Amino acid sequence: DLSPIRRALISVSDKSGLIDLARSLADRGVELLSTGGSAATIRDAGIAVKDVSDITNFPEMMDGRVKTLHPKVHGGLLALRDNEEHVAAMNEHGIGAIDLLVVNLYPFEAALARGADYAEMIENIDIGGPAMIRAAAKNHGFVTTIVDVEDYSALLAELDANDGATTYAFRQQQAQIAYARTGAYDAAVSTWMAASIGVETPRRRVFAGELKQSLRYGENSHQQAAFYTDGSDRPGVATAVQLQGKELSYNNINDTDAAYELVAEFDPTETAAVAIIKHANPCGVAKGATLVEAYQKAFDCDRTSAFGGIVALNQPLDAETATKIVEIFTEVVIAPGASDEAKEIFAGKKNLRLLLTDALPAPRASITAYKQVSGGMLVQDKDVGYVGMDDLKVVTEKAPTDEQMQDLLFAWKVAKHVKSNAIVYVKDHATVGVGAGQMSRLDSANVAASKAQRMADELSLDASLAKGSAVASDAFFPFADGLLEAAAAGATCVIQPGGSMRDDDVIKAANDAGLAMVFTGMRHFRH
Ligand code: 93A
Repeated sequence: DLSPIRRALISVSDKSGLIDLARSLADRGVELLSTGGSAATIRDAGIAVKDVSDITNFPEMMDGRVKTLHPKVHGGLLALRDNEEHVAAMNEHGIGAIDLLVVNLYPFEAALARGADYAEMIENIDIGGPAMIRAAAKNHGFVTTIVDVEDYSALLAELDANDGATTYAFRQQQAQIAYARTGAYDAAVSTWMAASIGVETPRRRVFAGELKQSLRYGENSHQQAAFYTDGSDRPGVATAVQLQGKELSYNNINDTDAAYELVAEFDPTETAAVAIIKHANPCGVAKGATLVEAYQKAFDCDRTSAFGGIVALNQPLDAETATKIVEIFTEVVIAPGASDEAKEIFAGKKNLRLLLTDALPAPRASITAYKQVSGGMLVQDKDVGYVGMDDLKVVTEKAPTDEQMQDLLFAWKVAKHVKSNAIVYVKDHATVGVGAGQMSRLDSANVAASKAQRMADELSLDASLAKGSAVASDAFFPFADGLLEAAAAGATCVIQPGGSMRDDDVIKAANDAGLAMVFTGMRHFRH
C-alpha cells in the first residue's frame, strides 16, 4: 500500500513554505510540475521545475481561468496504475502519472473578509484547483493530495519514514481533508452568493467548520465532542487565546460564550460590566464605576451560585479585580485583555483558566444561528434586537423615574441572555434576582424573588434585595399573577414586551399596585 512519489504537481496561491517544500521534494528526486506563479517562485529559488503549459501544450489562458483543465493533468491524476486499460490510455496519449498534488485555492475567503466587490469575488472562485483536488483525492489509492500548508512537514516526514513513498492510511487521511476543503470552499461561495443576491432562505445551504480542539467529552462523559471554528475570525470564545489553566471542556466553552456575549452588551467606553454565569444563565450581572466594583456587585447577587462560575469582563482585567476573583473558585475568566500585574495574580491559581481576546463580541453583528433537531436543522438570525429609551412606551399612570429607567433597560439587556421564561430583578445597575428556564412565568418570578430573599438573609439585611427593584420579563405577562408576584417581592417598576390578550388586566394590576410599567414591543425568548 506504499505509493512512491516520483512526480508532483504544485499549484498554490499561498506561497508560504513553497520554496522549502519544493527543495525538499527535489532533493528526494521528485520531478516538479507547476503553474505560472508557483513555477516562477520555485524557479527563482534555483530549483528545477517544469511548467504545466509545456506538458499540456496549451498556454495558460483567459486570465488563468484555464491552466490545468487538461487530460494530461487530469489523466495523470485519475489513472488507476494497476488497470491495464488505464495504463494503455496513458501510453497512447503520452500522459505521465502525477503521484502528488499540492494545491491551495484562490483566496476566496480572504477576498470576502476584506469586502471585495462582486466582480473580484467571482474572479476569486477557483475552478481548476478544486477539480484537481477532487480528482487526486478520488484516486487516493495511488495519489497523495495536500491542501494545507500546515501539512507540508507531515508529508516530508511520511516520505522519510517510507523511503520516498506514502502509506495508504496517510493518503486516505489527506483525501478526507481535501474533500472537506473543497466542500468548505463551495460553502463559502454559496453563502456569499445567497447574501449578495439577497436570498434569505436558500433552498440548499451548506455548513463548514475547522477543528479547533478535540474535547475529552461532551456535555456528559459518555458523549464524544469537538470544538470547531467557522472561519470567520469573529472575537469571542472560539478565537480567544488561553493563557493558563487546563483545557476547556464542552460546558466551559458553552458557558464562556454565554458570559462573553452578555457582557459585550455593555459598551466598555461607557461603563465597566461583569457577568458571572452558571449553566449558561447569569447568576449575577452588574455595571460599576470600576471593574472591581462591578464584580463585587455581580458576585453579591448570588454568592452561592457564583462558586465555580464563569466570569466575563467587558474591560481588560486589572490587578484589583483579579485579586477579588481569586478569593473563590472560578472555572474561567474571559476578558478583552489583562494587565501584567493581573496575569501574575492569576498565575498563582494553576486551575483557573484565563482567556483573552483583542475585542469583545459585536452584539449587533448579524450572524446566522443553527439548532439541530431530529432529521433537520433550524436556522435563524441571531437575536440582535435592541431596545433603547425612545422605543419604550409608558403604559401606567406612573412613569419610571430616570433612575428606574436606567435599571429597567439594564434588566432588559440581561433578560435577553436568560433562558425563558426569564424574570430579572435589578437594583442600582446590578441584578438582585434572576429566575431562569421555568415553565411558567409565575414560577420564574418566584424563583428570582426567593433568590433575592435568600441573599438578603445571607447578608443579614432586613429587607429582600428585590425591595425597590426594577423587573424585566422577557415576554409578556399572560396573566396578572406574575406581575403581582414581582410587586409582592418589592419591584416598583416593570419592563416587558406587552401584547398579551390580557394587557388591560395586567396594566390595571400594575396601576393598583402603584407600579410604573413600560412596554418594549419586542420580546427576547431564548430556549
Ligand atoms: O482559474 S482557475 O480556476 N483555472 C485553472 O485551470 C487552475 N489551475 C490551478 N485556477 C487554477 N488553479 C489555481 O491557481 C490553483 O488552485 C492555485 O490556487 C493557483 C496557483 O496559481 P499560480 O501558480 O499561477 O500562482
